[in-house]
Amino acid sequence: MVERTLAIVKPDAVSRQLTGEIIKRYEHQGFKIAAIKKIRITKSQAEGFYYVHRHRPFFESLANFMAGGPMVVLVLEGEDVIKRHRDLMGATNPKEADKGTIRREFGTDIEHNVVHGSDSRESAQFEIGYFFSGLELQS
Ligand code: IDP
Ligand code: MG
Repeated sequence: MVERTLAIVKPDAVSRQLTGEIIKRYEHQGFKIAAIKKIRITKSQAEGFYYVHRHRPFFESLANFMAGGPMVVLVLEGEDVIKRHRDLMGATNPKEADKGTIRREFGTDIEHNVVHGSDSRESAQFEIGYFFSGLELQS
C-alpha cells in the first residue's frame, strides 16, 4: 500500500550539514519526496508537534531543541514507507540503534538523534497536516 510519512531532519543534523547525506539515503531507498521545506519553529509550535509527550520529563528540553535552529521537513511517499522509514532511522537512542541506521551513524544522544519519522498512519496524518497545506501536497 502506498502511504506517506513525515520526516524531519532535526536542527542538530541541519547545523552539522547532514541534510544532503540524509536525503540521499531516502532517495536511495526509493522514497519519493512529495514535499520539502526548511523552516524554524517556535517553542510553542514544537510543543504542539510533540503534544503526545507533554507529560514526559524530557518534553521542555525537546521543545527547546526543536526550536533551537532551522529544520528540514519532508513528506516521503512509497510502499510501506512509514515502517521502512522508521527502520532506516533506527531506535530512538542512537546507542541502541542497529548498525547502518541514520541514528546509529549520526546521532549524538537520545535527544539529539538527527531525524524524526511518523510511527503510524494516524500520526503521519496529524504530522503532515501540522507542517504542510493541501496545496503543498499536490505533486
Ligand atoms: P521517536 O523519535 O523514536 O519516535 P519518541 O519516544 O517519540 O521517539 O520521542 C520523541 C523525541 O524525543 C525523540 O526522537 C528524542 O529526540 C526525544 N527523546 C525521547 N526520549 C528521550 C529521553 O529519554 N531523553 C531526552 N530526549 C528524548
Ligand atoms: Mg515518536
